[in-house]
Amino acid sequence: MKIMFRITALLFAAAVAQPVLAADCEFTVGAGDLLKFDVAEMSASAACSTVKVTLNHVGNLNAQVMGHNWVLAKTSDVQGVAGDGMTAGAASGYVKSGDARVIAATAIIGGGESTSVEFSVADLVVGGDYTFFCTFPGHSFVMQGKFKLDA
Ligand SMILES: [Cu+2]
Repeated sequence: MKIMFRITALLFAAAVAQPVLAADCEFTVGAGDLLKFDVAEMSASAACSTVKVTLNHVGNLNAQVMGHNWVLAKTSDVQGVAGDGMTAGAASGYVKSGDARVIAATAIIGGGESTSVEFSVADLVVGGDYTFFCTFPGHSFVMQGKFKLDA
């Protein structure tokens, strides 16, 4: 009887866990006219076939003045990616084309706009040190957060 109860409890836990796992594959991040994402940390599940991140610019300033994007890289690559992005310029969305250090990157958007990116986490390491950031000139130093991949 006790065993039966345990099995039922496990099945129930599995059923409840399902939607939580699905939610770990999709994220929404907001940023306004300040150099700040409204999310400090994201934890995605390694079980996700792809992860989708939607960036909403909830501010009023346009992309030339206060553009934002969402870029993911290893924490050790943040400075290099942001520096090369700045050199690449606005026409490239402040991301160097073909930059192998970039795991994922959205377009640069301005106030009231929205964009998203979908990427595979197959090559990411569970527990690895990843950072998401904005490569608009001058933003990456403060506009960033941690990205974690959970088993
Ligand atoms: Cu920005």
